[in-house]
Amino acid sequence: MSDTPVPTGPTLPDLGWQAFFADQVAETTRAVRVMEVHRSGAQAHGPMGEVRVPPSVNATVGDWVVFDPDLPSNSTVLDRFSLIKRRAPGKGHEVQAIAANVDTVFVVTSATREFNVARLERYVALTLEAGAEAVIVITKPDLSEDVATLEAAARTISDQVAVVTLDARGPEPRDKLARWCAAGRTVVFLGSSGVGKSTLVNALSDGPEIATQPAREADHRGRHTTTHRQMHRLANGALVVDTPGMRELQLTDTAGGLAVLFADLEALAATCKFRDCAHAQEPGCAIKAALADGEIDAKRVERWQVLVAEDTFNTQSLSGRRWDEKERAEGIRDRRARLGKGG
Ligand SMILES: Nc1nc2c(ncn2[C@@H]2O[C@H](COP(=O)(O)OP(=O)(O)OP(=O)(O)O)[C@@H](O)[C@H]2O)c(=O)[nH]1
Ligand SMILES: [Mg+2]
Ligand SMILES: [Zn+2]
Repeated sequence: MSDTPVPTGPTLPDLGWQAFFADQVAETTRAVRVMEVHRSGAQAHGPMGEVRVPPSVNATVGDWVVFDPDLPSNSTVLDRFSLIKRRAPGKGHEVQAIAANVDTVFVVTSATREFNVARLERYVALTLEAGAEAVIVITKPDLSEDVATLEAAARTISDQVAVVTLDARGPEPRDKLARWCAAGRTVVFLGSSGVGKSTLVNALSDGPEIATQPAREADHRGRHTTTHRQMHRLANGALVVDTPGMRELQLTDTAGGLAVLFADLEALAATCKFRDCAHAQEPGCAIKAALADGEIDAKRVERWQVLVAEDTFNTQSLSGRRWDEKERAEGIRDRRARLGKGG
């Protein structure tokens, strides 16, 4: 009998290891990937088996951690090639990391009353900021009389973002999402509760079923069935993160993502006469001129301004600038009211 320890866990490639991470560590035997996050800490897997990473390490789902078995709080998180984050919900101004080292974000929406372009733009901006690829997935086409109109609206969001419509329950997800779910790739499903994120993960995997629940009949709202973020390994070697439905998605530190998503408007705004033009009453405003000529869409301009204002506020407040909550609430609510619900 040899006394070489038998590796108990998955190999690093099984978990999506890449050269980017190999370059950061001399020795890989203690590398683990965070598969699940709870309040009490994170559950991580690696060649050494399954370990618990304490909250103080600040690891999120998808992170690679060099685990210290003697002093777990001494474990270190490797640099991330992408990070999906938002402003934490509630009164505080903290940033919440949602998932790290993600290649593709599937922004999931349903062909029901839940569908909302302003909300999709938020998810897309956050994804572009993170340095990941965004794909919009429209589920429940069977519940809509006019999916084509919703698809067309989704396509106007960005020419960098693919739009896929599918029934999440059947075999369609495997074929239609295959090009983003190759071996070693990490993908995450984001979106409101009840849109079918867990149903999609089940459709892609052979493993045990994740709980799903019908949305409420009356308003198609979900019941917040998934309660924590968890990464699943697919038989083909892809890694898929299921997340709980988000009630509120507030942007923070997303100027870069917004600049990409609204590149046309930002370029136009750069030609306004005044550098700090608010595109309201100022003379020589290129945005107002383009609106008057019908070259750009007024609703989209409004949505862009809402997101830029919100991002600026959240980013400044996180970096120490004290704003009057009332001032902020009024400004943002005002704009939202003009846009209609859901933004
Ligand atoms: N008709 C129809 N129902 C669907 C489709 N996709 C998902 N569903 C149903 O929608 C309900 C909600 O699906 P879930 O997968 O639990 O939704 P979720 O996004 O994971 O929701 P949370 O975990 O609460 O965030 C389930 O009853 C699914 O069967 C679809 O394409 N068509
Ligand atoms: Mg779910
Ligand atoms: Zn202007």
